[in-house]
Amino acid sequence: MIASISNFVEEWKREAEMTAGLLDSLTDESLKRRIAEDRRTLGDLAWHLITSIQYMNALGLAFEGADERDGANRPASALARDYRTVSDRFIDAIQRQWNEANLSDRVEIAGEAWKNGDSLRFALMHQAHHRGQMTVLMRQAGLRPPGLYGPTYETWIEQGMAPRA
Ligand code: NI
Repeated sequence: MIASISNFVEEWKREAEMTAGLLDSLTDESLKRRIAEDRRTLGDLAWHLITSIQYMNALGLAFEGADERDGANRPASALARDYRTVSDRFIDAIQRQWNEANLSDRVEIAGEAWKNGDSLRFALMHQAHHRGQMTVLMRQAGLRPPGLYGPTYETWIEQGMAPRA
């Protein structure tokens, strides 16, 4: 579990920059991409990453969500901007409103009493989970996703190495 506010803020900022970079790489046309008719689009997943930060309101952190309410149907640039705005509000709220003691408090999440420090860890992993889904859809849309935890296919080539297909 997360035991330090400052460690969490540092980690969240690093991860949020990855998410924001991914959103920066989206095009308006790509937002409709999905793997099947009844599955979420790239735009839906981007919007979910923005709105899911607000789940932290349920832990007692007070901050505003996205300014717009119409979700995934806006330009890619607006999604990237909203993500940065909500992420910054979240980080501001946790720094102002919480101290280490809050991380051991328990809040009921889906019928279980979760420590807030565990919920914060979950929030980090949840973003990575959906980023992974998004990179696949971005490939299918012909986009080049940024490297996140390592080089991309193109980066290997640019560095003069044989890419791992
Ligand atoms: Ni989710």
